[in-house]
Amino acid sequence: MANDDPQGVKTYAGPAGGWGALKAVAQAVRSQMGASADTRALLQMNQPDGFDCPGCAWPDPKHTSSFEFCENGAKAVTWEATAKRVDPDFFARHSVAELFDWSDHALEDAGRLTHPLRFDADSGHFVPIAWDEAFVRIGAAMQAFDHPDRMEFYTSGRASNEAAFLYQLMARAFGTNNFPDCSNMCHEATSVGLPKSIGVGKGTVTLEDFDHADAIFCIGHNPGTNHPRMLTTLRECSRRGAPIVVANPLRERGLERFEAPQDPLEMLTLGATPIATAYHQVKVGGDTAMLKGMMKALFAADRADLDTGGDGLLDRAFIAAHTTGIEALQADIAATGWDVIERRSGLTRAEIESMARTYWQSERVIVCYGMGLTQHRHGTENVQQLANLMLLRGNVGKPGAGICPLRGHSNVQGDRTVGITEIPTEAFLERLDRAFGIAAPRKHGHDAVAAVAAMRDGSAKGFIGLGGNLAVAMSDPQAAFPAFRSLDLSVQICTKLNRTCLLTARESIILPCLGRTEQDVQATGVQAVTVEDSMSMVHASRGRLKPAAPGLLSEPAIIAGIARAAMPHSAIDWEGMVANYDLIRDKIEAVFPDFFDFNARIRTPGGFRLRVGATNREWDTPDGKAHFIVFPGTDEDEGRDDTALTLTTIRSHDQYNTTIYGLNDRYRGITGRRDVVFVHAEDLAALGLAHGDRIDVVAGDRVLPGQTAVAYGIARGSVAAYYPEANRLIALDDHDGRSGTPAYKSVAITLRAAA
Ligand SMILES: Nc1nc2c(c(=O)[nH]1)N[C@H]1C(S)=C(S)[C@@H](COP(=O)(O)OP(=O)(O)OC[C@H]3O[C@@H](n4cnc5c(=O)[nH]c(N)nc54)[C@H](O)[C@@H]3O)O[C@H]1N2
Ligand SMILES: Nc1nc2c(c(=O)[nH]1)N[C@H]1C(S)=C(S)[C@@H](COP(=O)(O)OP(=O)(O)OC[C@H]3O[C@@H](n4cnc5c(=O)[nH]c(N)nc54)[C@H](O)[C@@H]3O)O[C@H]1N2
Ligand SMILES: [Mo]
Repeated sequence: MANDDPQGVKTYAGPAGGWGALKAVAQAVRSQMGASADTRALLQMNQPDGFDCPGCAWPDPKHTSSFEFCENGAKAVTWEATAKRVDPDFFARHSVAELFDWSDHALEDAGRLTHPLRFDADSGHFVPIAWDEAFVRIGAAMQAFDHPDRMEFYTSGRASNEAAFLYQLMARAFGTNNFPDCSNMCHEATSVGLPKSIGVGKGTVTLEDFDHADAIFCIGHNPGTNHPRMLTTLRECSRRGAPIVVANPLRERGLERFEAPQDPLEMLTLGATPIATAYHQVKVGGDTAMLKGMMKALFAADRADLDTGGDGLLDRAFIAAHTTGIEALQADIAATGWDVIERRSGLTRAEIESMARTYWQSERVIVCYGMGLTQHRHGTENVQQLANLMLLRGNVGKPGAGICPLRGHSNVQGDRTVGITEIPTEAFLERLDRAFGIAAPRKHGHDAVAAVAAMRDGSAKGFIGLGGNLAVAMSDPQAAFPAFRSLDLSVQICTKLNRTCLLTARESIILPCLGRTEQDVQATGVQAVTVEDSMSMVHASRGRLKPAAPGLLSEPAIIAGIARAAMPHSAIDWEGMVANYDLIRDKIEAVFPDFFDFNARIRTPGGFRLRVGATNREWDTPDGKAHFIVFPGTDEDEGRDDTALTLTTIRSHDQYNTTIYGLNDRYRGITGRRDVVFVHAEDLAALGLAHGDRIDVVAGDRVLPGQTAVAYGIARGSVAAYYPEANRLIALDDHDGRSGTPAYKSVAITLRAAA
């Protein structure tokens, strides 16, 4: 294929990490921070007294003695610590209409926001505005609504626990539970699915468990790009000889081979460590079939073992003491035939049996998973089938075993823990009411899809975004963009300009805030914030860099400013809490008992772990048991044509969600472009298409035109394209019925030669 490769496309033969990663960081530093870069920030990342890397939610090793190198963490930091600025001059030069034509990359690459801004409809430009005036305008617009539910309070998962807690307090004191949240587009299937299975919607493992696991399964996540520090952990497991079994439609380099940039020997000898011991290219959307196949194989082998006088392969003592529902599960699995399992998963029975064998031959198993499992029409059921598999051999709540969802944003899990949820429990609201003397609303609110739908339908009229870029992150920009433009009030609290800021409403305000890396000084002195990682570890984060501009406020200060203006008679001590974040933490502790001794415990390096009942086999379900859960069927929708193509949308190596750092996707061999679609060569041939052809991706009446077809190591029947460009192929209403997660990875499509 080498000779007819289209421009910017060639096979990548190296390992993940290695010299390429070091080179990429040097480039990022040069382009964002200039030649005289202050790179000290990179060294303070994830150190006990430094800041939490805004890159991902993978935990820090306990005893960080040396700098843990991470290419994409470094990119996230340099992107925030950039020397570039978008100041009032910039907005005088460029109208909103002009900026809207810029790419997502160009918008953020313009630099850090420096001043609060208001959209001036007469001139079509954003103009600077004083902080106080901004708050007054926002407060007035909020007060003008006939009901608090007209407002939508969005949170992206970078917000600290302190900011998120104040934010939910403000919204509830104002009178709504409308909390669309990035988690609704991400691990909501975990938050909804796992509590029914094991009583908690979080991962059950700690980092130490990886030292004791006998096998690791990696399903639907791409650590080389999205959780690069995890590769160090997987490398250790691989070197110990623990099998690492991968299920992913795409061949992902980081799951195949890794060269650790902190290992001089590996770097100098170019001796990469193999990661996956078995790589199974499951079809997009084929995971439930695969997981059911593994259970079917396990039940059969268990039966055979019993018949030959063995003790069986199920953990019968665990199942009897801790679970209910095994009979119904067994019946469902028995009713699911191998033919449908093979067809839906795209894997052979022999392959699935070998996965199952590795599973039962290992005493302690960890399963890691990401968006490949959750962003489906049946993401919740996917997660629950995975939990079933784990419960069958007691792989939850014992050392070296457990369920490990890879969270997305660095504090997305913490934000949910401290109250960002549209479906609050009565117990939580009672404690919140008591702690602040308010009467929080009881009516459940909107998640992300419901919020955008309410804006589209005109029932929601005001939006505040605490970080993020919702209009671009959400499916269906054809619906989301006009929805944002129809609002009466749109406020973005952010570090950089993005497209959601440019979808101007009647009153549009941009409030620039401090980033993680920057020093946060309030009336009582320098403040620290806290975050919770994927493994429920809570620890402090302190920025050290000089703020990007003198006038920036912290997120808590901005929230307090809005709260004061919208609720002038509020009895809550907003100023006091902002002056000293310890007081916010005291209130978090008052509302959430698991945060006992909060201020003391975050002062120990490394912080503390929040209670996760399932880790200790305490099941916080109504009957105190873990549950096997039946999902009849094998797939997205039973009527589906198994010969049709399904599109999944993925991240490149050079992006952070809607933040596009650059146009390369090194490990997939793509340079300088994003308009590519990955397809199996035989699927292309069957359509009369070839590698390098210009094609349109078609989903009903939605079209992503003018892409270049790339013949790729991807499962037959599966197609991949980049997010967010492909979001226009996905209808807003196309989501998981239980969790509301958009079906970003289950899009029925066809391909045709471009017009
Ligand atoms: N550098 C960087 N780091 C990030 C992010 C980023 O954008 N850039 N984003 C952060 C966020 S918010 C999140 S949620 C995480 C996301 O981290 P991931 O979960 O790794 O995210 P994705 O790129 O969406 O891809 C998931 C993987 O699933 C595979 N996949 C796609 N469809 C299927 C399927 O049907 N079944 C299976 N088994 N696999 C499938 C894809 O091939 C891909 O390898 O990363 C976080 N960290
Ligand atoms: N098709 C498709 N769509 C997807 C996905 C997918 O896999 N496929 N993934 C989904 C997932 S998992 C997620 S999490 C969402 C992501 O959705 P979001 O969280 O809404 O999006 P981000 O791109 O992470 O947000 C970037 C913006 O955050 C702001 N920002 C950065 N740092 C800070 C900070 O410290 N404070 C504040 N206040 N603002 C800051 C910057 O202005 C930047 O423009 O997208 C979802 N959309
Ligand atoms: Mo995410």
